[in-house]
Amino acid sequence: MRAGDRAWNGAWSDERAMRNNLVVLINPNKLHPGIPPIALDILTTSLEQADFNVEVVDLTFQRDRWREVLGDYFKDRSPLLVGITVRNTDTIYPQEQRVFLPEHKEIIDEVRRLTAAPLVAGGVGFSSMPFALVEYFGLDYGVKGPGELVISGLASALRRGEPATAVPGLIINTAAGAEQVPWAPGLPATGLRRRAPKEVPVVNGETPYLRRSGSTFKVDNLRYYELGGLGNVLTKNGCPFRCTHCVEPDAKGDRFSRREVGSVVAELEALAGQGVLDVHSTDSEVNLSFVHIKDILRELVERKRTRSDSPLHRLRLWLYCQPAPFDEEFASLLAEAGCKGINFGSDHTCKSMIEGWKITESDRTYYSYQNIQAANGLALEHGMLVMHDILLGMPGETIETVYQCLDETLALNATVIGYTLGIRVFPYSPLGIRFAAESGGERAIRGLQSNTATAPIVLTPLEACRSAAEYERQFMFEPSGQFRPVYFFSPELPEDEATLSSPSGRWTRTLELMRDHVPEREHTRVMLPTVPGLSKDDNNYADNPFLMLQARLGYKGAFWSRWRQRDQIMAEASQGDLALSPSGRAQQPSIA
Ligand code: B12
Ligand code: SF4
Repeated sequence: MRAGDRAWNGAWSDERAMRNNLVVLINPNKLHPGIPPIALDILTTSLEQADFNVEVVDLTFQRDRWREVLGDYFKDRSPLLVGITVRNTDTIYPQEQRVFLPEHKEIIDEVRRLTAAPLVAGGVGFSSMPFALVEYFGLDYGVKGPGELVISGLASALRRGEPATAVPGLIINTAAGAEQVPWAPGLPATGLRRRAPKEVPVVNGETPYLRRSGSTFKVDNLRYYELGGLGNVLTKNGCPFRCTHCVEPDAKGDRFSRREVGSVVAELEALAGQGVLDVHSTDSEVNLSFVHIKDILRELVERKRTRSDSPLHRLRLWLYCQPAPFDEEFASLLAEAGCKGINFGSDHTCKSMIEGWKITESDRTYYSYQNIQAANGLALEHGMLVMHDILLGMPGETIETVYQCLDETLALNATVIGYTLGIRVFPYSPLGIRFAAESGGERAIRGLQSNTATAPIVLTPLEACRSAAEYERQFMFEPSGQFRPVYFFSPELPEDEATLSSPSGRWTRTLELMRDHVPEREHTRVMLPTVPGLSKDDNNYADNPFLMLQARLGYKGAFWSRWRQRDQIMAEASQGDLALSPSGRAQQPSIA
């Protein structure tokens, strides 16, 4: 019998654990440079409000001795519940396609061995395929989307000895597979994607999240800042837009849950007061709830104006934005609030590409190349650094649209431009749903690819699958169980037929054409997609040697902000004792 069955039947009870009232949250993310697991601060805030003892076991800076750390931790503890955050399922980097699930499973298996407590997972990566992952990891429970209220509900049910079936929205690993407790009786069905319906609150938007530094068994925000160079903040959750490549409206929620303005500013002030001076946004897009973000910036500016001793004077903000809406008032508020850099998710410049792809909830294209130019100009005029993330290879892409986009983005005079070729296809992104419908469980779709595929990629639509888990699995696994994360590259790009018809073909000719098209003098300020050996300029942040050295040298701020100086910074590192280890990892300072 699995632990999930015990919970499903409501029979799980452990007197000692119930008395201990302890909820343990684990961060299994081993990527460097490390970024603070803000999700665990959010969960901790709500659980502590519900009167639980919460301890965080963070493995990011313990990645080489995680087993020992877990062993020591669980030796004398009997928690009521253990939560694991799964932020990234894989790199979603088309030329590398590294999957993190086996290393997370190894950790989860070890936790299972060390404690009898039920295990629950959540996180944005997890939420992109939650039913498949509850089963793959052998968890008791899973949560799709924001988890602070659901985990508090689950922990409370366990404390009272009630069955987990009383917790709306919870995914439970039953003998028949992963099943979800209905979100609420009498509400319309949540649809095939099992997100919370609008009527059900799932986000804590009111209270400031407790962001700590230096406390034992809590997220240590200052340590992340010292070792990784960035803190983070959330102003709202979710995105209602429907950009066809994007996983976020499904995994995060397809509506905005805005946080209370004063809470966000108080949190920023607390972080800066702790010494976390460079803070990155974790909203899907900061400027899509335009009135709300302006209110936050006004409040921040007001505090700076009226309180000369506020740590906010030392704060530097780094934000993810869309090219529209963006106006003069916003740019000047940003500058006065201390924003140093904006990373625009511009994606493309060609009208023929953006139309029908970058769309609002009412399917309206919401920007043009002119908007990109205007936002870029305003940000630069106000003294901010600017990056544009460009996504090439979507359906309809040809080498002509690639060249046009390269020329138009290079003409922007932005600080850095990051180009990606190819797109990860997720189960519930509009593109994933479309490809599954077109494939119909029978046809291989041209352009669908995975570096590890051994057979043509055929996808079955959800309604024809036996379960949500079965549907989700095919975007990550081959039928044999081998990993095969699914990607798409436009088959209209000039690759030879052998590449186009192979399920594991690599679009390397296009990579070379792109590289040749970008003038040599521009190479310092572009991130070009690359395969090993083609160049050193890739924009994969996962264990990126340059970024790890940059962090070790003490540089702070958005990872891209010093991209132009990377040769100089690498040279600086090679003169000191900051060489890379044989594994390619920069040596990290030892962590006590
Ligand atoms: C900001 C950001 C970055 C910044 C981070 C800067 C910083 N200082 O924080 C940068 C640019 C560095 C970055 C890098 C990467 N990122 Co990123 N990033 C994001 C972004 C926009 C926000 C992440 C975040 O913190 N969200 C806010 C938190 C509060 O939300 P949350 O994690 O979802 O948590 C809530 C729920 O999920 C749930 N929950 C979370 N954990 C748990 C645990 C339990 C037990 C429960 C019950 C619930 C629960 O409750 C939480 C609170 O409501 C997301 C997309 C998004 N909108 O979330 C992509 C995203 C997470 N990134 C992604 C990826 C792939 C990466 C990289 C691997 C890319 C690469 N190859 O370099 C790296 C990894 C870096 C690392 N060390 O982990 C993907 C992950 C996709 C996937 N399926 O795996 C996302 C979803 C982007 C996308 N659209 O695909 N990223
Ligand atoms: S890409 Fe589009 S759908 Fe995705 S988070 Fe940004 S605006 Fe929302």
